[in-house]
Formats: sequence, structure tokens, C-alpha cells
Amino acid sequence: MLEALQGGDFFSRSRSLFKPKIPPLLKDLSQLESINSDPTDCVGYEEDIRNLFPKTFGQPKVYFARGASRPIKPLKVGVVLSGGQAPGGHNVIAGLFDALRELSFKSELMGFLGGASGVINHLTMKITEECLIPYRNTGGFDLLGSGRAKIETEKQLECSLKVCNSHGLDGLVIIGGDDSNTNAAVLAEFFLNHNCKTKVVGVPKTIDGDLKNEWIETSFGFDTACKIYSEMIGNICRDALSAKKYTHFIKLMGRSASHVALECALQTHPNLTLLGEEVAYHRKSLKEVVQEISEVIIDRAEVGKNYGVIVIPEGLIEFLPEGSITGEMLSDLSIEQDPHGNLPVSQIPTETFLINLVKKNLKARGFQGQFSPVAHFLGYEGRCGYPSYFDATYSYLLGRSAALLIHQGLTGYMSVASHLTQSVENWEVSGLPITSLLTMEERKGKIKPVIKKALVDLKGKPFQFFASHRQQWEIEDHYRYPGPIQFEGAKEVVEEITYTLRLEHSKNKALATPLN
Ligand code: FBP
Repeated sequence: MLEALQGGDFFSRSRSLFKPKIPPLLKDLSQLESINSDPTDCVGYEEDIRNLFPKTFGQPKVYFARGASRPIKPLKVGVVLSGGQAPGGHNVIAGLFDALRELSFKSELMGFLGGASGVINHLTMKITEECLIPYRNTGGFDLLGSGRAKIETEKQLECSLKVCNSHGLDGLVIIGGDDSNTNAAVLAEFFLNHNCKTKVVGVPKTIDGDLKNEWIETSFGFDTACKIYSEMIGNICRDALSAKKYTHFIKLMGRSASHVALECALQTHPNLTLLGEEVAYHRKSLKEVVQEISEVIIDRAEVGKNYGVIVIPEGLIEFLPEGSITGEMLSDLSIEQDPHGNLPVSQIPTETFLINLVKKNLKARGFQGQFSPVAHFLGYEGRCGYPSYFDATYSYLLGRSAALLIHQGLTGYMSVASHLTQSVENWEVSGLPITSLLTMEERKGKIKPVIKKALVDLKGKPFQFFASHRQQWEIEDHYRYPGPIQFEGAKEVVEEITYTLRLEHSKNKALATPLN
């Protein structure tokens, strides 16, 4: 077994050997049984969702409790990594693999290659202990690869059914974001309609942090990605403060919602952070956004500061009023929506576009000071980092509970965990019916069932905290330098969670207050 680690360096070997903590209840899986709570509803368009999902609509949320030990038959399960990479994906697979083996050492796990298209086109690999070793606690999705295909057409659904039947799969685990989990719900319903025994279970993944609600506290990957970006932003802040000559425009990944930008702002205190949701709320035009940035530059120049750091969420352009960007911005970019109807905002150079407009605006205002902008895009470098303690543990647990849901014969469920601001011993896992998260929305010109993306709540604690401090951060250089993710050392540093999670869920006042 150790041979599989020989190629890696000391750090990656030590990461592979890290054993995520498991809450006491989940240590012995053989004696766990699911307990039903109340039946669920959906987020909107109840009649439509009920009609589209007659077999899975209204299922109860389930918890696990210790019950009597009973014989367990080996399970055969398939797993898919879907959509954008997020740190922790390999650990979901490790958690799933370990749990299946603990339930029965004859259980088998197979991976579908390249995302959902691997299910449609029958591209598989057998996952063994040996092949998993170098991937435990690592970032990336490279064990299986990922993709953005959607199992949508009748033909694709039929192919998936055929593939799962041909392997006699007891379960299919789809590790993905809102769109992939919607796809899991569609597949679960389709399989039930065709008397297929494969149970479909989703796992909440995305660095964007927009797959959350009252039951899902956060998606895995958000914690690590924000920490990586914050380390880099902190370094840029310190460079700005040292050289005192550049204004850094940093575009941050995170698609539509601005959770990543908000979290990084709480961690690093840039001079200005734009949030798409706020721009939309105040119906700000592009011109007003450009003016806002210019004013911060002018105000800082007046106190002798010809430098600064400005954070821009990549989704900003989706929130600007229609007409604000077309022509000027998208003219020479051939931008197409992905199969789920999302605009590839990571491909749009919003940061350089804003720099050019700010330059023009400053000139028009007769600005005499120095303005030397530097453009950055922090995106792909945050999606495959080694998962933080939080993400490594959380994703492992989600994989473990996905195995339990399949073992209990549940389909159309998402594996979720709660009490995440507390120590791991107190974390609880449960199964959430995916239909309870659905509503109808227009995608690519058609009304479709979707999981509603969670946008930044302007009444929520993370935004409120940011709003009450940002003025101070604008002129004073109140930067924070979080530094790199720590994997060993003081517990409070290693196990630190995002401010967003703390502010939204912690009942402990001290924890719920971001540091200076
Ligand atoms: P998911 O929603 O699939 O998790 O992906 C999120 C994301 O990382 C966005 O933040 C980003 O805009 C997008 O993926 C980039 O997509 P791609 O990897 O196709 O360039």
C-alpha cells in the first residue's frame, strides 16, 4: 500500500495519511438506522414540482440513530464528480469508499469518468484502496475527472438507466453544485419510474458557496477556496502597502453570487469590495460602479495614498442592469452559456474592463494624482488546493453519510451535515430530499426545475458586519494578512472556519465576531 505514496513528496504523503475525525454516532455504521422526520415541501411552484417528481416529492428529511445490528449485504455504488472542481472532492469518494467497505468488505465502488458524460457514455474505473491512497485529502478532481454535461434528454436518461442497470448499481452518488444536484433529483425520479434499483444521492459541492439554505450550512470547497484567495489578497495588500504605487483590481471567482468576495473581504479588508447583490439592490449602472471606484481612488489620493486594493466578484456583470455591459464589454468575446444555462463569467475580463473605464473617468474628472492599476484574476488557483481541515473532514463525512443513505435504500436525497461551527464530535448528518430545494426558473429560454442559488443576503450577518466596517477599510489601511492554510499546529488556527459560516450559524458570540 505504501508504494502508492512513494512518488509524492513529504507533504503530499503526510496529507494522504491524515485521518479525518468522525462524530461518535457515525463510527459504527452497522447499527445505524434512518429516522423519518416530517414530510417536506419545495421552495416554489409546488404543483409543477409535484407533477414533475410524483414519486420523490414530499419525502421526509431523515436522521440517523443507533438501532439494532442487522446483516448487511454488499453494495455496488457508482460515483460522479460533476461541475467545477472544489477542494474535498476526493475525500467525499474516500468517505464513501471507507463507509461501503465498513458496511461490507465485499462492497464495490466504481467511478464514472469526466462527469455526468461518463454515466451517459459508460466510462468507468474501479476504485480500490490502492488507487485511492494518493488522492486522500488532496485537492482536485483528477481521480475521475469532471465535466459540465447534463443528463437531460430522454436518450441520455435512457443511456444512464441502461448503464446503471448493467452494473446492477445499488447507488449512484453525484457530487456537484445546484445544477448537478437538480440532475440527481431528475435521475432519481426517472429510475424509480423505470423500476431501477439504483438509488441516487447528491453531495453539496461548490467553491461558490451558493448551495446553502436553512438545512445546508455550506457546500464543501468554499472554505478552502476562500482561504487560498484570502492568502493571496492579503499578500497583494501587503505589497500595495510596501510599494505604495499600484492600485490592484482583483477579480474573484464565484460565479453569480458574491459569497467568495464577501468572505475574502471579511478576511482581508480590501479598500473596496463590490458585491453583485448590492449593485443589483441599488440598481447601480456600470457608470455608477465606475464612479464609485474612481471616488475611492480620488479620496485615497487626497490623503497621499496612490495605491489600494479593489475586489470584484466575477459575477458582477450578471447583476448590472441590462444594456449596461452589452456591446462595450462582450462584443469581441465569444461567450456561450454552459449546458445548465450559466454564463461563463470566469472568461470575462471584468477587471481590465473596469480599469479602462476608471482611467477614462479619472481623466474626465481632471484627476492629477497617480493611478497605476494592476489586474489580477484569482480563480482556478483556488479550486484544487489541498482541502483545509474543515473541508477535508466535512467532505469525508458527506461521503460517509451518502453511503448510509444508499444503505438505507433512500433515493433523491442529498447528504448534509449540520452544527458545523461546533467541534466535529457534535456534527450531525442527515438526508435531505432534493425536491424540497426545488423551484422553477427560466434556463436557456425554458422553464425548468432548479435548486435556487443562494445569493448574498443583504440583511444577513456577514454582509451587515462587512457594511459596518467597510468605510473604515476604505481610507485607513486596515488590511489583514491571513497567510496560508495551516494543516498542523494550534487547533484554533488549523480548525478555523469561514467568517460566513461563523456569522451565519454560531451561537457563540465570541466566535461570531470577526477578528480585527
Ligand atoms: P460549480 O458551480 O460547478 O461548482 O463551478 C463553479 C465555478 O468554479 C465558478 O466559480 C466559475 O465561474 C466556474 O466554475 C468556472 O467554470 P469552468 O471550470 O468551466 O471554467
